[in-house]
Amino acid sequence: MRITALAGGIGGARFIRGLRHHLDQRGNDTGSADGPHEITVIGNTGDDITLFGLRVCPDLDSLLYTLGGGAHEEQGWGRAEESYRVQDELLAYGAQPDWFRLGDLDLATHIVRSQWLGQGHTLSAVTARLAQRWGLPDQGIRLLPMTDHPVETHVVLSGEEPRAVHFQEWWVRMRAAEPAERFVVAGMDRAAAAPGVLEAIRSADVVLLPPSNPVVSIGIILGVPGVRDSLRGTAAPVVGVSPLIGGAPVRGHADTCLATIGVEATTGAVAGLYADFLDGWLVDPADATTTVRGVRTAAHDGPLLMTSVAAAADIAGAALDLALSLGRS
Ligand code: FO1
Repeated sequence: MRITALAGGIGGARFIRGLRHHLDQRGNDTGSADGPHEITVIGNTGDDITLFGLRVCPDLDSLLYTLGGGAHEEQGWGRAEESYRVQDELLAYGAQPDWFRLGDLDLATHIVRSQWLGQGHTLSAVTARLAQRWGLPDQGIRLLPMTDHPVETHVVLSGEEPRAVHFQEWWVRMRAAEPAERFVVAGMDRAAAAPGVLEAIRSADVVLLPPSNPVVSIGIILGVPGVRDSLRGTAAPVVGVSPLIGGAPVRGHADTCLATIGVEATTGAVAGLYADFLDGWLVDPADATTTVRGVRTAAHDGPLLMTSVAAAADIAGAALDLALSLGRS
């Protein structure tokens, strides 16, 4: 089975880890000879930022570290057992920014990525090399950046004199508390889907949308030329998992992002953003009454919270089962 997923950072990463777990479990439980499952993950690169001359790709790195067993689980970003000696020294020099923490182990990723990009390799090629180090191919997981072009989400702040800041400054420094007028993806006008991205959607047996932020993660990937059309045109069923429970985001600031684009923070309204290509929508039991025109909504049999690998595997399994039961409508 070829499964393609669109993913943001930690929510996407935990979902894919759960999916991998579920597939392994399913193979063992049924003893079935399904053959190896291939998972292609299309990662958001709108969060990317250049700091201290280094290219940082937070969502791709969350996927690499989580799937490779090196993530800081409690924090939800960065490496486990991290230290901050390099950044402390940078701060002693008065180097900025001081609001974005870059750990020593994490810095190694950004250094090597920047070196390889500087040598002329594409972000896809660099990501494939990083994925090798984290053992993704051995798990049957292929990680593709949505595009090889440098794109960055910027946030236009509301105010008498509107000004734009990088998404990370708004998200991390301002904690998304500064009222925003809109999101702009710098570089998207010149971007093209990375090699394999559109093909992975078109040729998939199942397409899944993890419970990633619908605006600044999934929404950004959908803006890459050809992605939305490929989702509309694929023969695969497309099933999403709600990132909201009872109107509140599971983590992050999805509600604030939705308000910025004028969409109600309800699971039905989020599904509405995908309604032109979505076949199935998995919601929390608290949202069981949700209906979305043209989309089969199913309530999970437990909370839609990925509190453990087993819980994430259950959720991913339910999304997959919903997709397999639906086929393409
Ligand atoms: N998030 C924070 O809240 N504070 C940080 O200092 C921070 C540093 C950081 C460094 C590398 C990285 O890959 C991610 C980092 N994040 C940090 C997470 C990141 O800003 C966001 O959570 C994602 O971009 C949103 O998906």
